[in-house]
Amino acid sequence: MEPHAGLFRPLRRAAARYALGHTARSPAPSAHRISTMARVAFIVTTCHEFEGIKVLSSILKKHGHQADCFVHSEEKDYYQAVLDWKPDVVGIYATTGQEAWAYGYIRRWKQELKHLKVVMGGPHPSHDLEPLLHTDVVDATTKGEAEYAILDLVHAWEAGRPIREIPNVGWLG
Ligand code: B12
Repeated sequence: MEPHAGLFRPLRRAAARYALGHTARSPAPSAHRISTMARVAFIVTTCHEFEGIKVLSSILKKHGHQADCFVHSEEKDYYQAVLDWKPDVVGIYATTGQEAWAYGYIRRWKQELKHLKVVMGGPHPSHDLEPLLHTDVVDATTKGEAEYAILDLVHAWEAGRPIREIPNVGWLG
């Protein structure tokens, strides 16, 4: 199988137009998830300022979704912290060399959360589609700016639509 780059094309930076509304971690849904609203968990290794994740998070929230960021170095039980939040989508930020650290966690989360989708973005998948070869882990990657790509991805996954026409998205088909 060959990884496909989708329709990569440059997107205008929308970052400056969105403010990050920081809120306390939203509680996990108690019963059934709301199908029109996704819960997106961004996962990162260390506690840096990730401007990209802040931008994506604010855009998702502006469109009615929930987003939070889980920092590996800040959680006593990382596996459980993310699992308890019951994400629909996990977003991995990866620089080169950092892409695989969460694969073990994701395999376990996917066993528990059968609907879970995973997208990797940031510098590494922007130039290397190798993460898509881990088909049990990564469902899609983004190339470059991802403001519109992540929204389109979340909406497509929520609606059960194919993702292959989404600009700046890599997928394996
Ligand atoms: C600020 C910065 C830092 C800061 C903040 C960390 C960070 N990762 O943001 C600090 C100083 C901590 C840092 C550290 C490092 N950095 Co640095 N950093 C930058 C810098 C200058 C700007 C990043 C930024 O804020 N951009 C603005 C935001 C809005 O854009 P963005 O981050 O690209 O996010 C967009 C997309 O990438 C995407 N996206 C981002 N996250 C996600 C997540 C998901 C799930 C999805 C779908 C999409 C997505 O959507 C966002 C909006 O469009 C870039 C160079 C650059 N010009 O991009 C280097 C850069 C990212 N760093 C780089 C490197 C190598 C590192 C270090 C590994 C250095 C080291 N040896 O320690 C560490 C890694 C730390 C880490 N865990 O990421 C490289 C990465 C190269 C590569 N191939 O991976 C870059 C590209 C510089 C370079 N040209 O070499 N860095």
